[in-house]
Amino acid sequence: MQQTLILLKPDAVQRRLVGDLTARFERKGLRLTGLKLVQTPRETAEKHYAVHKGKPFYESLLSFLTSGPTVAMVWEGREAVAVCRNLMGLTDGAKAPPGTIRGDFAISVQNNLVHGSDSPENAAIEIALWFKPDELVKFAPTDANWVG
Ligand code: IDP
Ligand code: MG
Repeated sequence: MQQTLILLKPDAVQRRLVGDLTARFERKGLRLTGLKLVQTPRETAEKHYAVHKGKPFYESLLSFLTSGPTVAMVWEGREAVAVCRNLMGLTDGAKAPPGTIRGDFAISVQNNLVHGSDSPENAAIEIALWFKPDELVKFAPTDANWVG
């Protein structure tokens, strides 16, 4: 079982897409382990996107992520990191295929609605950045025999 961090970025909240986007992860068979609405502090945004520091879009990206509320979620399941990246689609909404979140709802590169961890190692780091341990809830799914 893997865990991954998903963020519904401020454009998703402002565009009232929280329900539609969350449903896509839920109906895939992933299990919700953590969920909260956050007004992201600049320091958290800097840590989250540290890998992009120095790139031309870095400052704009931080402004975007701190511009309004973000929904932070932890989803768990088989191959959760790759499964979520596939559900999200390519970074650039204009290039993301239809059927993916970005392909169906985004046309911008920056305002692409969703973040998903890109490896299990980064997922662990990102989950620790966004959630305290007691904010994650373990439970036995009643449909496990059917979802697999
Ligand atoms: P990812 O979110 O698909 O993993 P990354 O390359 O890690 O994409 O970039 C992080 C975020 O930075 C993207 O989701 C997007 O919001 C923004 N971003 C990436 N590349 C560009 C760009 O060329 N211009 C503006 N924003 C960008
Ligand atoms: Mg990335």
